Amino acid sequence: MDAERSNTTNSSPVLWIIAAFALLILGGLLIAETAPLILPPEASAEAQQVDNLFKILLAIGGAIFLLVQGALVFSVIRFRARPGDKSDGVALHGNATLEFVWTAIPAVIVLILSIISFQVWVSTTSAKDNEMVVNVTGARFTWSFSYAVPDHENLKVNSSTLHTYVGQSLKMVMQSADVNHAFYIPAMRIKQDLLVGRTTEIRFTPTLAGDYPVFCAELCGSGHGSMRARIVVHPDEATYLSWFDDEVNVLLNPPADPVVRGQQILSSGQYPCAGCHTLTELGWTGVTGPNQNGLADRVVKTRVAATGLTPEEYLLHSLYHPSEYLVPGFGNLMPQFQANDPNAPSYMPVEDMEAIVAYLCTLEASGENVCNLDNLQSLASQLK
Ligand code: HEC
Ligand SMILES: [Cu+2]
Repeated sequence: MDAERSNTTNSSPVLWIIAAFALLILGGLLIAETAPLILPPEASAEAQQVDNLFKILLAIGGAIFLLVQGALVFSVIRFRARPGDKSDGVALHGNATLEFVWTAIPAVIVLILSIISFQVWVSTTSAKDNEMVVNVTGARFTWSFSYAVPDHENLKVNSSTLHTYVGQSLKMVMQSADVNHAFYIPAMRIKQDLLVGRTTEIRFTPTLAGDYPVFCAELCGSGHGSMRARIVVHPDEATYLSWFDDEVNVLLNPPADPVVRGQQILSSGQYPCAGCHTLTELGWTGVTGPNQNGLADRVVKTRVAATGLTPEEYLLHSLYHPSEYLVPGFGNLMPQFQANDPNAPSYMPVEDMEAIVAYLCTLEASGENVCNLDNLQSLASQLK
């Protein structure tokens, strides 16, 4: 400060350098504070940590950006060739001090950043108290979330929307049914790959009630862009439980009519059909597989003749052995659902298959059932 004060009357380079550095630091901070305004809301505890780290990176990067660009602009003006000056520029060779300084400073910055990053990583990925475990299945081209039901070991609440509430820490246990995907919630600042044949995890604690988009961040095929879901963060446990208990109720009191049950299973989003098929009645809009509107009609009119199977056999095969007969014009992309392996990501118990087929059999103009449900039942019981 003394040097500064004593030099205020003439333009000492020290004063200029101090002023320039103050401007750089201010500029870096300004960039760090304004750029995150375009980010999605910070809806989790992790989001705050990640954004703080991001702001540090932005402040350093912003100051360096201003330094480099500022030096460039300054040099262009200050050292420009004056009119009539046709001489060469001064020949400059290396400056060991300068090179040492511009190697040492970034090295220190990188070291500090790696320490802070490691701390953020450890804190966001470590186990939290009272975690709620949600199983996630990624399949071309939908997400499915599955919750254990307390006191009912064999029941699972399945949903195509992720539900939770403010302050509840979550542990997502993720599996892919087909190819690699990536689970990405921008508002929570979390992203984690789903790898074929492996289970991966990610944790977060929502802090802001709301409804945010979930994306797939790994190109996984033609419907990748529509591989989206939503996360609903309820404001408190009671609102969350009112959703959860309704779902459990439906599971505990399944409708007797298999057609109704099948429709319920399909609209729960437990299976990834919506990502590949269009079915107006259930709001499906996928285009990777054949349109399912009027499916039952088509099965009776053309598939039965093409395969020699009864309608219920054909539909059963299209779930458990989809590659046996490919609908003309479509590739072998449908997942092969597994009847007997509860650990397979594409597990579809025989009871579910029976209900789904019973429902698919009604997809024709009058809503009549084109299948023989007794025959379907006996086919199903042979598989159990
Ligand atoms: C990854 C994309 C994909 C998913 C997920 C998927 N399918 Fe398919 N599906 C296809 C494709 C492609 C075909 C056409 C090729 C074939 O016949 O296997 C098809 C064919 C079918 C057929 C035969 C249609 C016809 O016109 O004969 C039925 C029925 C069917 N799917 C039902 C389902 C159901 C029910 C689900 C969910 C439980 C489902 N699919 C999930 C891609 C998919
Ligand atoms: Cu995907």
